[in-house]
Amino acid sequence: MKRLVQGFAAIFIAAFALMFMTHRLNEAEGYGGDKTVSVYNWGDYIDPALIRKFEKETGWKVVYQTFDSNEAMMAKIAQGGATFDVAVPSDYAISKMIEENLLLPLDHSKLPNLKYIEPRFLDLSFDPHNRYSVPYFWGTVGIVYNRGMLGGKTITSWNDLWDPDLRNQILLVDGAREVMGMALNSLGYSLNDTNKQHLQEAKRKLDRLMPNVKAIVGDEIKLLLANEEAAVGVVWSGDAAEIISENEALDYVVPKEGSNLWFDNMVIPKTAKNIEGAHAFINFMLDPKHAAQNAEYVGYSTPNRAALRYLPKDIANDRRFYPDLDAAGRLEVYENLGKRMLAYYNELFLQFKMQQK
Ligand code: N2P
Repeated sequence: MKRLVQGFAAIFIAAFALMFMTHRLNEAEGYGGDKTVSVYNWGDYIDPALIRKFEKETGWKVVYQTFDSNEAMMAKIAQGGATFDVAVPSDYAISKMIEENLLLPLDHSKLPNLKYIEPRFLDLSFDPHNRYSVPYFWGTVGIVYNRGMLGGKTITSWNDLWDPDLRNQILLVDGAREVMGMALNSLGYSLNDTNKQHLQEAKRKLDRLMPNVKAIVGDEIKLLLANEEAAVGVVWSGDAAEIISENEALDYVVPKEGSNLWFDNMVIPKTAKNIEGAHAFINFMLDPKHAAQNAEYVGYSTPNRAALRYLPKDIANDRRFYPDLDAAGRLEVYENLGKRMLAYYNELFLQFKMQQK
C-alpha cells in the first residue's frame, strides 16, 4: 500500500512538474501564458514606449512579433502553430479572415474608447458594425520622389515610373496587391480587377518596369529613400510622412489615375489565449493620447478623431496624409477577391519578383 501511495505521489509530482514547465515554456515563447498579451503587428508600426506603458499599467507582459504582409500574417494565423491575442490586418484581409472563421467577435463593452474613432472609419464594408475589428491606422499608397535627384522633374502619374530616365532608381514596396494595383491603375483598370486578361496585361507592363526597379523591399525602404539610395519609391503613405519630415527634397503624391485607400484594424484571432488582455490592449491603443503618441512616432494617419488635437498642427493638417476623402473619389479600397483570385495576384507578383537582378 505504501509503495502504491509513493508511486501515485511520484506520478503526481512528475505531472505537476511537466505542467509547470510547459506553462513556463509557453510563456517564454509568448504563446498563451496567462500573464502575457501576444501582439502580431506590421513592422515599425508602434511606439515601443506605449508597450512599456501598457505593461506597467496592467501588469501584463506584451510579447510582440511583426509581419510584413497581410499574406504572411494570414498564413501564420491560419496555420495555428503560433497563437496571438491581437493582430492588425488590413481591410480585405479582415474580410477574408472573417470568411475563414479566424476571428473572434469583439466585446464592445470592453472597448469604451471606441467612441473616439471618427465615424467615417467605422462600419466599413469589410466588417459591418465593427463586429471583429477596430481602426488602428489608415492611409494611401503613393509615390515618394526626390526633387533634387530628379533634377526638378515632378511625378503625377503612375505612368511616370516607366520613364527610361529612371533606370535603377525605383524602390517598390513588397506587396502583391500594391504592386499589381499600381500596374492595373496605370492601365486605367481597377485595382480590384478580376479579369485574367487584364491581370496578365498588368504583369507584362510590370515586366517592362523592371529595368527601372532597383529593389523590392520591406521597411528598409524608408532608410534607402531617406539616404537617397534611390530617387523614387512606391510606398504606404505613413512611410512617406516619416521620411519627408526629415528630408526637404522629398515629396509624396497619390497618382492621378487613382490608388489604394487602406485601413488597418486591430482584431482578436480565434486562437487567442488572453481575451481579456487583448481587449485591454486594444482599448489602450484607442485612448486618444496613446493614439496621438503612436501616430507621431510611426508617421501614419490616425483614425482617432480625439487624438488629432494632440498632434502637431503641421501633421494633422497635412492633406497629403490626411486627404479629404469626400474629394478623393479615385481612391479604392482593396476588396476580398476570394481565395483563388488573391492567389492569382500573388502568383503574378512572385513571377515579377523573380526577375529581380
Ligand atoms: C508599416 C506598414 C504599414 C502597413 N511598416 C500598411 N498597411
